[in-house]
Amino acid sequence: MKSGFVCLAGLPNAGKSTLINSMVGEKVAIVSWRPQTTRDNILGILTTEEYQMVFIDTPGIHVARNNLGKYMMTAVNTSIKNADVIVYVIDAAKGVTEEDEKFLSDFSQKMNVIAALNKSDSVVRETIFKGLEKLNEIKNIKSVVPISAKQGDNLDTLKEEILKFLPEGEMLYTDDMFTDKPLKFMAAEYIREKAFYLLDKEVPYGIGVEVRKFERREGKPIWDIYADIIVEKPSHKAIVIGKKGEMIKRIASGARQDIEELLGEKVFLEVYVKVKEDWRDSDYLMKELGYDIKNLK
Ligand SMILES: Nc1nc2c(ncn2[C@@H]2O[C@H](COP(=O)(O)OP(=O)(O)OP(=O)(O)O)[C@@H](O)[C@H]2O)c(=O)[nH]1
Ligand SMILES: [Mg+2]
Repeated sequence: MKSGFVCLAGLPNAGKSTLINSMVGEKVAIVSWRPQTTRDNILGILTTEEYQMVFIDTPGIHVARNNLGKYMMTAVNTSIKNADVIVYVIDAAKGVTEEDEKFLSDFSQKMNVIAALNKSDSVVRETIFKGLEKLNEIKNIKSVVPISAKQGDNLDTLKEEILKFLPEGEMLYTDDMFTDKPLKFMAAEYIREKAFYLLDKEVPYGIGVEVRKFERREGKPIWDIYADIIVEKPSHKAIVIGKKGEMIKRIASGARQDIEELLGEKVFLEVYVKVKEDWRDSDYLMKELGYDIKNLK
């Protein structure tokens, strides 16, 4: 048996969360077309008879501009430190950037780094060849694999490459687990995902979600969930609620469907909006929302 930790790293929007979901076959991480969707390290476990790959999805690598950004970058670094293999994800449509090259040449000297050229479905062949050419010039990268996380293309090849660098060892998690995050955390993330899709400009970035109640009704196949969407400015509250409450209804209704799928049972979801001014710069308020550096692993 082989088992180990596989860190998925890369620039914002490269497709890391899409990749972890495809690898694990479950929606463990939320996805959106906006950069900086992921804020935490998210574990996704793939168990077969021969191996257990424990993937860690990480926030996109960026220069932190507030405390939340610092938390996100600490998450990335923690995950890298504990990894047996790094799969560095690149958006083929954007091409291999200077930042990509810098990360790859730094880390491939000291760690097992595989480069995954993602979104191969969205570009012409020539663009992929150009990307591969550039990546093959970087010394010490273990391998370069073109993939489409969204379509599931070439993921078997990527798994084979990862497997080469996983140590022999027992399973790290039981084989029925696909993540270590509690359902309550997943519910909060699903709500945040809808907010990321539906809200504009800077508003989604200042959103946090706190699930206050998460309970199954006694003897009934129905869950009662009460959550607060936290905004960082009073002016954002009205935007999240929308005209006649239309926006908050759309967010809640989309999230409810996803949570029902996750739980396999009916969900009653009530979502409120609260202001916690500039929470992204307050250690205390960030901890309330679950962003606590001490808990990173
Ligand atoms: N066409 C295409 N789009 C993809 C692929 N993988 C991801 N995407 C899209 O790229 C966008 C970003 O995907 P995410 O998985 O959220 O990217 P991420 O790297 O986790 O982004 P952050 O969490 O912000 O760092 C979404 O709109 C995805 O649907 C792919 O293989 N092909
Ligand atoms: Mg992500």
